[in-house]
Amino acid sequence: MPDHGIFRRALVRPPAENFADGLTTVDLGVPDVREALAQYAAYCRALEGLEVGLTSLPADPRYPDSTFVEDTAILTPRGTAILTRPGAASRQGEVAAIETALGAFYRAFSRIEAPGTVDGGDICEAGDHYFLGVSRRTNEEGARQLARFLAADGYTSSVIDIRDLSVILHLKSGIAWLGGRRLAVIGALAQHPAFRGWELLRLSPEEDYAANLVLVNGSVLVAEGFPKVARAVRDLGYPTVELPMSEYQKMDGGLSCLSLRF
Ligand code: CIR
Repeated sequence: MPDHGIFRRALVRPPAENFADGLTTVDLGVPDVREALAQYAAYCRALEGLEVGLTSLPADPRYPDSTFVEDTAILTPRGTAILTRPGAASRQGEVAAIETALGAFYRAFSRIEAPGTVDGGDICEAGDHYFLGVSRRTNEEGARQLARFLAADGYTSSVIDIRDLSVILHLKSGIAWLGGRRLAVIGALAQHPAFRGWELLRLSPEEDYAANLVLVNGSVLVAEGFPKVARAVRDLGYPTVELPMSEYQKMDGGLSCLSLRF
């Protein structure tokens, strides 16, 4: 078993009936909640199949985006838990229930405070280093606060400003860590100086959505329907688990957003 991307537990939360009322920047149609629930069930089965124990919160229609639990906390492999302050005002209330649920596993939390904002989808763990996306959701102050918490825990970090990149909402819609010094990255980010010295798996533009890969206990979750990415990941020696994500893609969500892994 490799010593990275190891998770024993994950927090998940199904989409509520009004999932389609959530935020989105893409024009792919209205998601079908039944289909989204079926895709959520497949996602949960996949994590359990990779020996991740799940804690499932009840759906919360007060927050139509609350199935995207990843955005509400940063959980490091060294046991630090940082509650975020999501960049979209409509999502800030999601954090309270996550704090309660994580309270069963963590004794103390650090917090991103106003005026800082951070969405977990902008934060990419890569071993001892973190890439922090500054985006339409995560601001510079939020990234600064987070960098300080991470440094106190012995992690280095670098900031990647994606505010001018209209193709992705969050940094992790464009990069994924695959263990060691290896990253998957969309073409639009491949030249970024922060990635110098990293081994890059560069995606073709028609498969950009599949950049949101998740390394879990030696296997890699890949969105279904992106055969080049799935093949490239397998060619690097990782078993893949392909999962249907169409309904989440309509709401700007990817595989990593649907769980908080620790
Ligand atoms: C939002 O706009 O906040 C949600 N509709 C999608 C969040 C996706 N989260 C993520 O990439 N980590």
